[in-house]
Amino acid sequence: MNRARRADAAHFPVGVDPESVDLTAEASLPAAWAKRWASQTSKPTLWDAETGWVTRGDLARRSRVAAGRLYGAGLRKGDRIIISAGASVDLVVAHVAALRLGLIVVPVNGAYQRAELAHIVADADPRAALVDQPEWARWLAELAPEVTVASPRLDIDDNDAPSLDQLSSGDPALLGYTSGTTGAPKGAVLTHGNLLAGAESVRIAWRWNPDDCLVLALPLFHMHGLGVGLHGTLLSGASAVLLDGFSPDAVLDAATRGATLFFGVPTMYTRLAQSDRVAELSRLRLCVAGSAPLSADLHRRLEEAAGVRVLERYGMTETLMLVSNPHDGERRAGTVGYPLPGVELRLDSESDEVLVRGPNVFAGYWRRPEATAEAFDERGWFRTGDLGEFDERGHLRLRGRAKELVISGGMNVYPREVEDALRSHPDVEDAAVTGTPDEEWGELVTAWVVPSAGQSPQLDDLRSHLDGVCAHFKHPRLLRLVDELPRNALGKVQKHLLHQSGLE
Ligand code: MLC
Ligand code: AMP
Repeated sequence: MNRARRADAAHFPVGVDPESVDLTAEASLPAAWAKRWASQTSKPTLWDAETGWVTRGDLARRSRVAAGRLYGAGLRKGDRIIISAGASVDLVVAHVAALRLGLIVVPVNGAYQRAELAHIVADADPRAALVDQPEWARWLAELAPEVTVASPRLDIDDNDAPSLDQLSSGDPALLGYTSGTTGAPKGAVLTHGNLLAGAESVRIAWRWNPDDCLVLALPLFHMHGLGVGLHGTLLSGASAVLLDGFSPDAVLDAATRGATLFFGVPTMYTRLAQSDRVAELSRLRLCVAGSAPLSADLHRRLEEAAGVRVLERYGMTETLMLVSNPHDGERRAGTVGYPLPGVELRLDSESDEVLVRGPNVFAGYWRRPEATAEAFDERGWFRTGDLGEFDERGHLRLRGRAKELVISGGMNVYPREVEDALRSHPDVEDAAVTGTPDEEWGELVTAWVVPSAGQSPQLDDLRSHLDGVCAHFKHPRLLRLVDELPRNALGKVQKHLLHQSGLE
């Protein structure tokens, strides 16, 4: 069977599309958005509960003013700017303004603790930070006093617009922090060209059009909410309702008030399926799931309860979206579908690892040439660390991961980070972290601990020990005390044996 796949016009008709986006060397995100904003300036584009609706014209004006403020604060093209805040129009204005100025945006999860923020600050070397938590302003002042810190609400006073540098598609736009397949969190450098290609492929594949309105309940510090939800909305000239946090009622309220799209992680769909209003999901024209596997059972339950066939897709921080079930063809439960327009994909002949190429694939890890070299094979294919197979219809099915990663509620937890923190507890001799399958969260972070002699640490003690070191979503939810960890001859813990040990 052929193990290489390329986007096929039969699945995602590209055709002659009057809305198609400029993907040439001169293209940038702000240039593409500005084209949309040049017409129908009074079209409502973004909504949040505090601001209400803002129009295309508002976004163009407010982001120009905000870019002026950033420029006035001394920021220049290529400078890094940390942005961490709940989803809001102000946050979007700040994000667009930073990109207009040619800054490199570093989105950061607001749940991070001081030590996690410290790593990113040291690595990204930012010149400014826009944060909405007073505690973060304090931490930043201690960690990097030279960094300019402000709230994301930037466009308070009008002032002169700066003369903006011309951006090109190869200019970096974003550092997306991720551990990749190994090691400490590193910044995936995504260029304007990568982000444009990523958003354009889903615009085409999902028939995203200016009449669409997305219910955006995902955080705007990860690729799903930011690179797909927000950038896709702005690129297709559509609109979005921004919710600062997820609740089934808020999503379904928006669906009954005219929204047409919803993108969520599987945990959100589990909670929607439990709502007695689940049938209202059928008001939406398209529901997309990703960031973690959507079980075939949940797919079936949503179809039975709401008549909705959820469209599952697969992506990564380093690559944006790679593979998607078709908009018009069969959406197969348990599969992620076909390569998106522009994406080439093949399976490694020995390991079945998914390898990809395309304009959406990132430019490398920030200031880490060795990690970058390791992430690509000798022919320039990016190694995703995911294992796949094609079914008889050519749909990709993900069978597991070659990388050590637990995905809980769509959030990535790198076992190594939690293991190191657990080992520093005096009652812990050794520790390993795995994911235990769970209906709501996908996987539950599970600590396997060899206690120090005579000790018997409790889950709550270990969790408190991680306070200040790891964000709460990384804390173990289950604890298994064991006499020893199964290691191979090289000393590596054989995690698959832990789950087979019958201790669960
Ligand atoms: C919150 N908590 C979690 C958690 N989220 N625990 C484990 N896993 C998670 N994902 C914890 C909190 O720390 C808190 O614990 C308790 O749960 C309740 O917090 P909450 O804020 O009320 O939770 P909730 O709002 O219900 O959050 C659940 C969620 C959220 C599913 C809405 O996790 C979420 O938005 N997930 C989406 C993440 C995402 O965008 N992923 C995309 C990555 S991009 P305590 O102890 O503090 O009380 C990517 C590429 C691609 O993967 O393909 O898309
Ligand atoms: P991140 O590093 O946060 O971008 O997470 C990317 C990882 O999420 C991928 O490498 C996959 O392991 C996983 N992922 C994303 N979408 C899916 C999906 N639909 N099914 C299974 N895993 C997924």
